[in-house]
Amino acid sequence: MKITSLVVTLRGCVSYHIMKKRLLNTLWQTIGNSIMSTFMASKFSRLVHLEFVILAFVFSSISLANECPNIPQKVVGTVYCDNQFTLWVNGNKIVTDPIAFTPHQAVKVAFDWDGTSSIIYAIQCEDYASDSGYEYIKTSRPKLGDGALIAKFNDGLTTHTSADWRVYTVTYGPTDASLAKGCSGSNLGKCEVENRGIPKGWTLPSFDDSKWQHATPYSNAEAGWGRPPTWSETKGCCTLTSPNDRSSLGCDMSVTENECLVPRSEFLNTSAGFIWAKDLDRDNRVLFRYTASCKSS
Ligand SMILES: [Ca+2]
Repeated sequence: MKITSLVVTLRGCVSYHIMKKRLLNTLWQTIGNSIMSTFMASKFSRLVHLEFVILAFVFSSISLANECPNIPQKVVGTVYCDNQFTLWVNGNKIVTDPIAFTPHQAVKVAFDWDGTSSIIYAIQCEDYASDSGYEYIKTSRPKLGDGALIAKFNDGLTTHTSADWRVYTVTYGPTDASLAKGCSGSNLGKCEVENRGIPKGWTLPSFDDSKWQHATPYSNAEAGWGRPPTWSETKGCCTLTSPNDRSSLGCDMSVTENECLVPRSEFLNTSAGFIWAKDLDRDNRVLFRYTASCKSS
């Protein structure tokens, strides 16, 4: 009982500490914003002393937002990649999306963070593509699938997908050259996909991504939410389909409920937005990196 009480007390202290920091953040920002608003709205702004301006600037700038909690914690996030992703955090592989094609499902992810170090997110995301770059190649109408990534993490550092993420394209196709030679949905034999290779050590914190391009943001309508999954205790995640001919492949009992989430529902009212490389259709296997840092106190 004594050990249990101690654990409960410790948890209470940690919760109080985090709550206090959040309240302080809000208080500082509110004071700063109020002073700035008063100043901007004042009819006598020209008469306001310079010190007042400086004070307002200082208050609105002093923010404890993104201050390191300095407490080890579990970070939970949600990732949806059309069609499949693998997530690494600080070089450690966290999870691979268990469904390679459809349904288009979001996956709940979790990892441990020391509460102090920068968090380097690395996500490989790939849109399904055959050797020609096309899907549904066993039908009379093969098509180029479009990729997309959207993700959010409750690390306290407001981490979500945006144009701040860096992107690198590994496979791209069909190439311009093969299109010029006649590659099309009805002439797949002429199609070629370029493989630029995976940069060595790209998931590691030490990797320099400064030369990578910024990700391109896309609207929900441009990226699309795809074919949503359904999940049940008895059947698992449904309904899988074939990337070759659209036929139903049934359900996957090995996929858990947290790996079979409806993306549109998971990302309602969040700041996260869809990102990809410049070409939604022809950039197929794409690498993303983002560094979330906090201020040490
Ligand atoms: Ca998937």
